[in-house]
Amino acid sequence: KDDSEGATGVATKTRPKTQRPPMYKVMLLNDDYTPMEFVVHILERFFGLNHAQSFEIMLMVHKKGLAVVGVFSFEVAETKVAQVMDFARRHQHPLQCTMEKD
Ligand code: TYC
Repeated sequence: KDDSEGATGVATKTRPKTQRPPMYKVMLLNDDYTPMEFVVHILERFFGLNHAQSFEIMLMVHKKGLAVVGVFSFEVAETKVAQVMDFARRHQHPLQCTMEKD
């Protein structure tokens, strides 16, 4: 609808649908081998979280099996996943990081 109606028309507001980009959750998965300190380091390094926040999320993954680390645009989420997977692989830890549409 628009507000082009004349003086006798019903007043309506134009409210164009805002296009928001789809967002993606980046998740960390638990495993039995990756050291806790390594996971905390990853969260600080690639997600800009402070030590307390990183420790909290690491423990959540450890206890629940997985946790959402952040929600990002597709490109940013893809980059975070690649950075984490590459860093873990280079240190020979089996840590898994995935993304899914929010
Ligand atoms: N479960 C691991 C351990 O006990 C710690 C861990 C936490 C591993 C989070 C992965 O995403 C992870 N050493």
